[in-house]
Amino acid sequence: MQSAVCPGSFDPMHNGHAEIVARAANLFDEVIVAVSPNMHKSPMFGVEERMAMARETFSAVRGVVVEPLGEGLLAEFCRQHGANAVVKGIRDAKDLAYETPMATMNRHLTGLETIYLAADGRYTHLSSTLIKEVHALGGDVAEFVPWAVERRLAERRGADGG
Ligand code: COD
Repeated sequence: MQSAVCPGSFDPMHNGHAEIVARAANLFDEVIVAVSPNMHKSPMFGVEERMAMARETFSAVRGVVVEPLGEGLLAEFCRQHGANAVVKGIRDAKDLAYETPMATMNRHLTGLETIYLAADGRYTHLSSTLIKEVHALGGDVAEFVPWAVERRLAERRGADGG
């Protein structure tokens, strides 16, 4: 069985992430969406809630499972889960410059390969940071995020009295 890992903070997941996972699921028997605890950022959603949103989003997509990435090496996570490759979405030259040293390091660590999928033009402007900013300033992000995320963002707005 050919398995791949799609890692990310997914805080929150948006349609750009979801499209890459769906395309990876067309290429591999199994895709593990690995949700990072996000050690260097202060997340809006806890890791369990981000995993719940991902599970809802991919409940109907064959072969997709959702796991916590934990705080160790991505290469070690892939080895433990028998994954042959990491799949990353690339929006622009900045993403490529950011991802390539990590891809090379992972290959040197355990032989893990990284496959880049070109982000779809409909989603190249999307980032979790921008989604959170638009939402925080009162904008509607419904067209950019899966339903499971839209619902939780609306609940947060309700709880904040906005
Ligand atoms: N369209 C398509 N793809 C997108 C888009 C978009 N609009 N936005 C983001 N993506 C893809 C990118 O491939 C990105 O890597 C992935 O989705 C996840 O995005 P984020 O923003 O949720 O994730 P990040 O940037 O916070 O990354 C977290 C990771 C855990 C993936 C990263 O830090 C990582 O790979 N860490 C490895 C830790 C490690 O082992 N380090 C040592 C050796 S390298």
